[in-house]
Amino acid sequence: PSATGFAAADLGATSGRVVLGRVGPDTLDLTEVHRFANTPVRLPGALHWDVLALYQGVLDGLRRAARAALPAGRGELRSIGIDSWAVDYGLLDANGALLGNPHHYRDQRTEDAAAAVHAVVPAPELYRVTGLQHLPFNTVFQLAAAQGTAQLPAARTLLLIPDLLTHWLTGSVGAEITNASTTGLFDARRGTWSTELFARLGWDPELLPPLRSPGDHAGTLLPHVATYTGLPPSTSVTTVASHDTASAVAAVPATEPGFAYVSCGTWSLVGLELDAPVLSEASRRANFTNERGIDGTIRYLRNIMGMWLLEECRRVWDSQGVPSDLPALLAEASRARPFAALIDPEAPEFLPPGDMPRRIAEHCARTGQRPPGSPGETVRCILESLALAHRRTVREAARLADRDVTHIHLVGGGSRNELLCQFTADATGLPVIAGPTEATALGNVLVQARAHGLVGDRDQMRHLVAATQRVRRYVPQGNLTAWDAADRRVASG
Ligand code: LFR
Repeated sequence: PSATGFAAADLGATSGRVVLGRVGPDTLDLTEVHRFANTPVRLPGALHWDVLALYQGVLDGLRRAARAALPAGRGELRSIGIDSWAVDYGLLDANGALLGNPHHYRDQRTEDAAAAVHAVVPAPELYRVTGLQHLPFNTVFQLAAAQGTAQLPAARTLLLIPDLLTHWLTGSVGAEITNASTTGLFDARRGTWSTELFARLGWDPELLPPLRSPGDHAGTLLPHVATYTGLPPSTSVTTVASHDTASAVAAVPATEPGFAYVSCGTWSLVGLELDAPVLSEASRRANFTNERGIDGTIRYLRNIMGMWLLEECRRVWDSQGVPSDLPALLAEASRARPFAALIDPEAPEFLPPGDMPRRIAEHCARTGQRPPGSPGETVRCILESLALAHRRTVREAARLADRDVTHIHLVGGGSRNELLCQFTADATGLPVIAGPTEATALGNVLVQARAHGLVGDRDQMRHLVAATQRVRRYVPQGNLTAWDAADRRVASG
């Protein structure tokens, strides 16, 4: 039996891609048809996403997907789905025009915004309703920072990034629920917008579009989109788990219970899949989030800074003429002395773009450690510190949710990093199943395929991933007590 085609547009913090997924009873394969850079732009006021360039990248990708999927006009491309990072949004005015370029979540304009929000809704109450981890860039804080701008009062509709692109493709307006759950404006228990909270903060709940769920039909292509891409106007855009992390978790190739996951790309998202939110005060203090997954599941996790630390170092080294070739750096790192210097990858000073090697050195100096002396030593420091953060977070999640964790699925681009995978197995004492790297695009494609009747439930989706995608198993080696000691060092700062 032949496979059916689905196009997944997946926007990441540094690049976007459009992949063509083919799905059949025993088939699941992806072909990347287009990849484009995502280059944030700093204007005098703030750091922005170049959202029109991203949209154009998606259009060009869809055009290529059409050519790849429609040989001899056989109409094999069933649908399109869009996902991206969370939290960020565009505002539309009464005529549907975009009011300014969306801000980048790494922009620092939200610095004082949390205090303003907490003055109206105290942090413990905010958590009891939204169950969201505190990150300075949560949508609620971005809106507070936008208070006093000309755009906010002119705004009639708030659209998260994937919903904005879906709107431009189809004309439809909606808010996809996995991404809506990252805003700080969503009721974790009820699974609806918290319009009460929104109104208390002084904003008009009419700004919030109706919610839609992964699998819902979002619309069909606007005529000019069909003309440009060469796709039939009847091609449907399917709502996927539009938060990239939710798509990645949907494609974790777990075939047994007891798993924790690490979705490792720019961020490491570390946690568990639960049936119900954990909204306890202990959970808030540990800063765990209860974001929505597919099928009403809860993604109980915490954000760890992730490969951002490494990628931002490489960007800076590159600009300084320091060799930044990844395989060479990793080889050096593997030969460097273990546990020479460790950082806390959750420290807020690592969030904004800038001179990462210097920030790491300063963090080490401040905590009484000798800073890494070479790029290889810096990379060793990053990877060991990330592995320790993975360990801490898996253990805390298990404790707070009262679950046993027997193995870890590490998916996303970071699963290619053998040193990080091995360190994570060593530090946790648990087997790590690494891969697939393209979990997000796979989750995007699978939710579309399921909506079109090609796969069954969540379990069957995961079995299909496990049966078709390459994974690698890392068993813990070496000395757990050395990792215990290293962990105590970080904890005592
Ligand atoms: C990962 C991610 C995280 C979110 C961060 C910012 O790509 O979506 O889940 O916290 O980006 O939106």
